[in-house]
Amino acid sequence: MHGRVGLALAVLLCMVAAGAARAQEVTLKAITSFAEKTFYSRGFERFIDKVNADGKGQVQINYIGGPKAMPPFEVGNALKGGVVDLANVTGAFYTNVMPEADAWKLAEKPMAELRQNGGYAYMGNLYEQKMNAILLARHIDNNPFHLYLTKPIAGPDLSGLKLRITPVYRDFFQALGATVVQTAPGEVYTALERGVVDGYGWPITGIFDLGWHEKTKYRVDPGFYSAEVSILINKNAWAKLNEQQKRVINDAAAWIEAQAADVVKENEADIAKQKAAGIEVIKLSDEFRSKAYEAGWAGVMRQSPEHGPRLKALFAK
Ligand code: 173
Repeated sequence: MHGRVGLALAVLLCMVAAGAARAQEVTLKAITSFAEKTFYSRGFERFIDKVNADGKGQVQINYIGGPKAMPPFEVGNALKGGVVDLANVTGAFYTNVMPEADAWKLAEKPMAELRQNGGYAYMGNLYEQKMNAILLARHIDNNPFHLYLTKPIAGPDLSGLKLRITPVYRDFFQALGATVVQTAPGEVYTALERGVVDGYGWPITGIFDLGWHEKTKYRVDPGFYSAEVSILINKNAWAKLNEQQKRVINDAAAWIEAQAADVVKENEADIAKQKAAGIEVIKLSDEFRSKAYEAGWAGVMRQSPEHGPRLKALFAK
């Protein structure tokens, strides 16, 4: 090729490529089902910051916010329908779309192992089919749930108590005789204040975020299950990304999922904080915990006779 023509062509190609790259910057819309800047949103917010730093000119995340923008129990449907592209949410909040998602709480193996043993892949199929989504990262794990109370109990008998729940605790608390009422986290404080409930289920961390410690007198030990909060992406939004953009997202996802191991430090910090706040511990036997798993798996089997047994084989110890 003639030198000058070749150069002109090269310059032209560069301009076209640069224009294409600019045109390719994609903005994804993101929502969290927990209040902004509180414990269960913070991992997601770090993920967003990393994507926005690493993805300049390629992919950016527009963080819409939390429950003020969308009720937590509607996040699953919004993600499925593409109203949002990314969501920070726990399985219990979208059992209406995918009942099996609540089974993450029963996993007794770390995500690294579930990604190896087929557990993640099995759930991945259900996410595709039922949620039109991909689970990118589970950033909360190693984080037991507890029962918190405003009045004491003498043993594992919850009859006569009205407790705030989500699907996480329903089968277990009901098996022990409790009356249950489901609320979003944003309604727990008022329910306690008005005496509508005698207690609530929640993980070991985060009760200070929304001021519940003011109304909480007792924590029941042992804890049970392992709280799951994950980052999901709509499948169509994912399919539209190029390889570079996917790499930015995948790298940030792997980075934040690896941090789920650090949650144990947060657990210890909140246990100390609860003690300092005067919250008394009611210590029950380990049977309390094994009953939780029994009731939890029975619930999964009932909700999903097809997938429950397979999930138990992959998730349980
Ligand atoms: O209690 C809840 O709202 C709930 O189900 C949950 C799940 C994971 C993390 C925090 C709360």
